[in-house]
Amino acid sequence: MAYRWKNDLKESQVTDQSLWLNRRQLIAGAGAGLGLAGIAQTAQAEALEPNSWDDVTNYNNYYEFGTGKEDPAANAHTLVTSPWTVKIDGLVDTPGDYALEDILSKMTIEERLYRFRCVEAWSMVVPWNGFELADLLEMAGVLSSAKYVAFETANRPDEMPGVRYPVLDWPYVEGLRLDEAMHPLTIMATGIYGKDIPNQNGAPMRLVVPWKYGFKSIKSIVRITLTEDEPPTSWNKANAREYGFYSNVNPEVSHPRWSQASERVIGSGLFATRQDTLMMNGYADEVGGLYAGMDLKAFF
Ligand SMILES: Nc1nc2c(c(=O)[nH]1)N[C@H]1C(S)=C(S)[C@@H](COP(=O)(O)O)O[C@H]1N2
Ligand SMILES: [Mo]
Repeated sequence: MAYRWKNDLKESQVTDQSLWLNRRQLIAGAGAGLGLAGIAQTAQAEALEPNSWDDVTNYNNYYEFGTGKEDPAANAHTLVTSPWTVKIDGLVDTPGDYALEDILSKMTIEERLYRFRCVEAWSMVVPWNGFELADLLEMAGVLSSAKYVAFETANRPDEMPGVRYPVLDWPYVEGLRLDEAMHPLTIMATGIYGKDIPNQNGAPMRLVVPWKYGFKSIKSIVRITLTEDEPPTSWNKANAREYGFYSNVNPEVSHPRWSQASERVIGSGLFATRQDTLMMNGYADEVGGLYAGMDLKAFF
């Protein structure tokens, strides 16, 4: 499969604590001599310190297993994730039910260290294992009339206690514009920290779109549909004033009930660190061009 993008931010680079501390001192010493690029790099390095396994797997959003942050870790073990098939349909050459193991045998799995930012103003950094969504879409053959990609989560009342309650209109659905879906930063994650992805994080396959708020990263995907029209999304259906289709991380566009200008770093303890939210979650150089000429306050 095509290899479009290489993560130059290796985990080995950021986990080296002494190097990091040293770099900090170097920067403090260099002071005003540092250019903007140097400062941006510092922000990236600071942002990309991986969270602990416990943070990433015990502080989750997955309403099919309850609305509390600790509910998914407690309840998601009931989800049967093997065997798993994904229906790919709509505007594709070869619609059908694809077995996950067949998909995986054709994909290049790699690790990506991505910052993950949720709309509730918290963030963490996760080493995801997965493949580029573009490779999967190309496998099914995208027709030229397709403009959007719709995603759907499993809806299994016997395995998902949360879907017995009408907190959201089940199944959970999400969508991307086709160019966003084809962008090399967009991955289907099947693992974290080199292990299979735990159920509470969206096993066996979930989306990760690192420049968007967490809710775009739909979990336990059973259907992918290529469409001509913008597909509905769960949070927009639930509250259109608060959640738009694009949901790009943007410190200048506040959620109606809270600012998005800063974020709490999960795992930073009692004196929780807050950091400034970066435009497009720090990925603006890579994805800013997708939104050239768009009013991001209107298309939030
Ligand atoms: N199916 C489904 N996917 C979902 C959600 C959900 O409730 N159901 N929550 C979303 C939200 S709001 C966030 S912040 C992320 C959380 O991902 P994590 O638990 O791996 O950190 O999952 C997203 N994907
Ligand atoms: Mo979220």
